[in-house]
Amino acid sequence: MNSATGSDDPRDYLVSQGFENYTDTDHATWRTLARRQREILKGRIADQFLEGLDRLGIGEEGIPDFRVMNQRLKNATGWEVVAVPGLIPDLAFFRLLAARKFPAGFWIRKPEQIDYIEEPDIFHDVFGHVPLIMQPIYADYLEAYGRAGLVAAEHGALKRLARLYWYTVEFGLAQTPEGLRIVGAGIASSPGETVFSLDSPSPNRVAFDLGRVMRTLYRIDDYQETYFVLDGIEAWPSLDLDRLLPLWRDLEAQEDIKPGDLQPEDRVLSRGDGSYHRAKPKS
Ligand code: HBI
Ligand code: FE
Repeated sequence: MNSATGSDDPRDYLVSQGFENYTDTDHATWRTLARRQREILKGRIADQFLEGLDRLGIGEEGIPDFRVMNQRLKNATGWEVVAVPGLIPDLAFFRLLAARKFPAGFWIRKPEQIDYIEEPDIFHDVFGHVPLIMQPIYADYLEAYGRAGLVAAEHGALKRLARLYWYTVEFGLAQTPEGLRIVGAGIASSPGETVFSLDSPSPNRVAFDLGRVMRTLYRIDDYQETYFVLDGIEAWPSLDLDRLLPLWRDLEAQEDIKPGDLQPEDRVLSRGDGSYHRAKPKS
């Protein structure tokens, strides 16, 4: 969607969570998803993520009530979760993040969709995205991302920001003294990709580099072919404009990189054998 089809004013998308409208089936779906994910994430997810789940009371009893969760989140980092019907236009999205408001879908998938949904539902948005926002450094990064997005929109660099979001906020990994850990929400809310991203020999795992990520295409229909790895749990890239503006100009002269390709300058942590993606018939 873009401003031609919808407003860029975030207020046009904010709705009430409608906590009272959730059915027993909805809460049971949350319980199934949350219990399964917490089990699979053990030893694979960043400790700060589990700490965030616990401090926010995002548990396994049922769908969290934003009114309760937001009191804790606001106290910790000044963020709050706001309910929206689904994906919203980029500008509205960036404006919300810049104001420390995280847009989360209020609806939850149906039981028959338990393993995969196309659009992000409340389980992906809240279980996947919100726990790390309790970390001040990540909370600052997400706000800086929103601010950078508003400037990117003025400089024809929206695709650069979408790629950065994809490879850090959604599908980022991080080095820790205990080994690689998941920090991306798209992985943290997916049982299959939780295992695949760390254990499979198929994907590349490459040290994060801001310019490299902003050149790299991504796929939305399957596991990633390359994961980018932060140097540490708190090594979220600084997004100062005096760094981004010249970088965006330099990138104009450089080709996009296909999701599974490696570059000579990559610091490759593990080279994938592509077995998963090669095995799948080219659709
Ligand atoms: N809208 N509600 C919502 N949630 C998102 O994660 C989201 C969005 N709009 C745009 C978007 N993400 C991405 O294209 C960002 O990279 C801009
Ligand atoms: Fe997401």
